[in-house]
Amino acid sequence: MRILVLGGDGYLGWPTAMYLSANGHQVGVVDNMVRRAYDHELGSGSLVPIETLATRLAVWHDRGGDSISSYYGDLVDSDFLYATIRDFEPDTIVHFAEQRAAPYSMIDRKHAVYTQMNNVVGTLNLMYAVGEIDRDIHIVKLGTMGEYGTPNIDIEEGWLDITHKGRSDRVLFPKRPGSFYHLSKVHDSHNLEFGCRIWGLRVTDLNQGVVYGQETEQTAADPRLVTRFDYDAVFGTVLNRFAIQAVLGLPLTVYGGGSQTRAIIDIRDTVECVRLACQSPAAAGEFRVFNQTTETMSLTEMAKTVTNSFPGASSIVHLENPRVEIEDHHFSVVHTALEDLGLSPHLLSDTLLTSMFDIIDQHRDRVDRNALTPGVNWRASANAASHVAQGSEYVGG
Ligand code: NAD
Ligand code: USQ
Repeated sequence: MRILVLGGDGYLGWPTAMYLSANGHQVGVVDNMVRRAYDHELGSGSLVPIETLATRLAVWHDRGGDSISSYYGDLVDSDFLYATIRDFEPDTIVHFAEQRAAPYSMIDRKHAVYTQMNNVVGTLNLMYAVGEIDRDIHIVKLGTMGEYGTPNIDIEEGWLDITHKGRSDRVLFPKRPGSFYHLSKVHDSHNLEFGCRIWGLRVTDLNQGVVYGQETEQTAADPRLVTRFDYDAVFGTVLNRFAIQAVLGLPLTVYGGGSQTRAIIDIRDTVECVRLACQSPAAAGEFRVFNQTTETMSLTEMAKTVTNSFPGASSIVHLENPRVEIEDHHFSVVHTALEDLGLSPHLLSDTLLTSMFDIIDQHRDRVDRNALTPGVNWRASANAASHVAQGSEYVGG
């Protein structure tokens, strides 16, 4: 297949592009490099040094991989997006290209507006481009488990069969997300479902859990092919942060009581799930939702798994929760669709954590400990200037 990966320079987009290429697909990547600009804005950066996209592509090719084409530009620029799709002529478009940090979207009004504008407008432009250029192109869109929030009923895969006052219907699963970022994904899902109904688009919405890990077979092949590894309190995700805190001898920062339960997934399963979704497209007019997660754990269980696996001493601290989230709740997620397509999940294990500890140890001197401290507070509606590096420019302009 010809597969265009939007957001192909990011944490997940880059390993996915290489994985799809290694599996025989013709791959193109699109990115506007805004993720690298957030690093400048926040004064943070990847724990592991990463190469430019140009170097990554050259190394991939020099090591025998099929050439991956690249397009530099912004999804919000519809002329660029239309021209790119016309030029590459994809069968499938995998859409990772969004502002993806919940804390970033909660810094202040500007960051909330930027996040929703970037994500919702980018996705709308993509829908229109596919609607006008070729409706057969399958859109594989990265959604998120946090779209659902923590409902007091089991979480189905996107849709819910309900009976109300004696009548039955099948409706989109009710959503109650916990940040303006997660809300942007809900808006995307609704727009995409509408596009399937009116234009017959083919869409797979992958509601992915929190990703952990930093290596896939392809990123491990050469230090110049590694993907980014975020640990700061804005972009670092929870298990990656816990692993880094353990190696640095710092207490693992559980927000609040720690009984909040989240869906998680190993990065090696992310790339495989995307391959499976691409190779088995949604039907014309179908809005298909997969819960892209392999297990669920409370924050306390995640922290204990990390401290138990870490060979040295490590401890856990409970911080006042900077977010607004329910701590004691029901959380039962249906996630059979991808397994039915052939996914055989990697569960969180000592082996993976041990390899993460090794990678972290090699780069421990690069850690800025100040960046680990959470600063963005959900209850404050404005002014998080302290999280923006002095003298840096806000990315949204
Ligand atoms: P990332 O920020 O590392 O990568 C996103 C990439 O998209 C970046 O390279 C960025 O420069 C690019 N981008 C953003 N807006 C763009 C625009 N308007 N035009 C062109 N390029 C743009 O994020 P990630 O962790 O790789 O996540 C990728 C996707 O997966 C996101 O949509 C995210 O919401 C979703 N997701 C991530 C996780 C996770 O734990 N990392 C979990 C669930 C879902
Ligand atoms: N948390 C801690 N300690 C920390 C960091 C986080 O206890 O040091 C807690 C948070 O309060 C939250 C949970 O861990 O309850 C997850 O936080 P996170 O920052 O790892 O993940 P989240 O903000 O939900 O966002 C991440 C990605 C996002 C993706 C989402 C998947 O950044 O792109 O969409 O995971 S999900 O959560 O399933 O929606």
